[in-house]
Amino acid sequence: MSTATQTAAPSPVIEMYHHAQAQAHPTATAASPDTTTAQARLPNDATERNALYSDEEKRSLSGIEARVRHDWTRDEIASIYSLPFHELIYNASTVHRMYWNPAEVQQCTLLSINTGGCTEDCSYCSQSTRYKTFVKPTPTMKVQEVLEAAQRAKDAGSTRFCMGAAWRELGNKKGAFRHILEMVRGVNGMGLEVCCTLGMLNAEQAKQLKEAGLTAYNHNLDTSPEHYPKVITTRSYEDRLQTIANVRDAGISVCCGGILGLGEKESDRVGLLHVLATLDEHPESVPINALVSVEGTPLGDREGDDIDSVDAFDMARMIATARIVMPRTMVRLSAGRLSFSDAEQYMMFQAGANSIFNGDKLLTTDNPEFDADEALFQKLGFQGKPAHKGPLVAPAEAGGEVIITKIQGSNSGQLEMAA
Ligand code: SAM
Ligand code: DTB
Ligand code: SF4
Repeated sequence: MSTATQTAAPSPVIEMYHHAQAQAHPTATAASPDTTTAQARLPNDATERNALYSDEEKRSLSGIEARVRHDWTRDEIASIYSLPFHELIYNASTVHRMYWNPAEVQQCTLLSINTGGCTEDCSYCSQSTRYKTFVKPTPTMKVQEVLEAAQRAKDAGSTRFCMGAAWRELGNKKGAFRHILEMVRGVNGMGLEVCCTLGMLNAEQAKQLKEAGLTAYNHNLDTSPEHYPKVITTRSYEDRLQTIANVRDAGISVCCGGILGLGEKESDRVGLLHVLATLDEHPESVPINALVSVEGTPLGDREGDDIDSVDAFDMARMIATARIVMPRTMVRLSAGRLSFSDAEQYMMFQAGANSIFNGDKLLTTDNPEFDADEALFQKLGFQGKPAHKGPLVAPAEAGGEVIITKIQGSNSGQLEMAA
């Protein structure tokens, strides 16, 4: 590939870039998410996004290259994961700036609409009936209650609302599903991204959720295929991948990630990222959770055994590697933030995380108080990400210079773009 810079023939992508150039640097204060909606952005929908960028080969900034690849080998990912820490974070942070505005961190809100009583044996989970934990099974929430919670989340600055149910699968729960479809329509109508996590889904259920306006479906693989059976025995990795395929085929965004702290080895963390980064389309969203240790669960009752609590540097390593191998993906710093200081979380944002869950409750466990996160955002100069906005068409780094290389034979050659 030549490194010579040449002027591009006009194309829709380039027009969008020029638009972004004028708008890509909103003041990094605690601005409301709406102040940034004018930025030119790729749609947060993999199919549309990939179609728009089918001729993009790679981006480079400050001598670091990034591209959306699906042919990563496990060894390649392992060598990124094990780079010297300072090098890894610098690389990831540079890749982050080629695709995302580093001042934007999406605030998302979780709501458990059906809590406890789950038949699965996930050895980390407070909601499994197999373990005696603090969770009391609670009836499914009413549509109106859920919509009120979504409105409160929106008023507090969230742009994504995720409803969780402690189910193995949606299965034959017809009445509950009708209500969930109503919830999805209602939350979508508020202009929020709407996500559900309800266990396994079949193709028809995914299609109905899409028609109701579902943006994304969360279904985690949690760890590598090898380590998975040591954590969960009541369903297989293959079952999880099938639901993810059903979600993708229905045109819903995929949210799929994992948990650190399950007694896994570094090779299992790499293994999970390898599965995700070699899917035909990368998940639009990859949550990285640190285990929230719950008393009564096998992974909560581990005093004296050899499982340590999750190290902030390991979280940053995992996030940075995800950022590099899936550059157009939202990487979400999810459960476990209460065990990390502000400075440790900052390191994770530098590594490429661009989303958090806000509010003092995740599904059943505690999360930082809203005010603490607001202070953190102020301190770091972060603002919320608007709903339905994907990666930047233009680079976001002030004063940076990103080179976008097009596939040979496409109409635009190589473009040098000053931010
Ligand atoms: N029952 C559905 C399922 O398992 O897909 C949806 C809800 S489930 C609680 C959503 C995800 O939360 C799990 O896949 C797991 O990755 C994460 N999770 C659950 N308990 C956790 C814990 N104690 N610490 C960290 N992450 C946890
Ligand atoms: C995800 O990966 N993390 C969120 C969301 N997806 C659904 C859930 C975290 C749950 C933490 C444990 C709890 O609160 O019960
Ligand atoms: Fe059930 Fe989901 Fe918890 Fe597993 S993670 S026990 S499927 S609620």
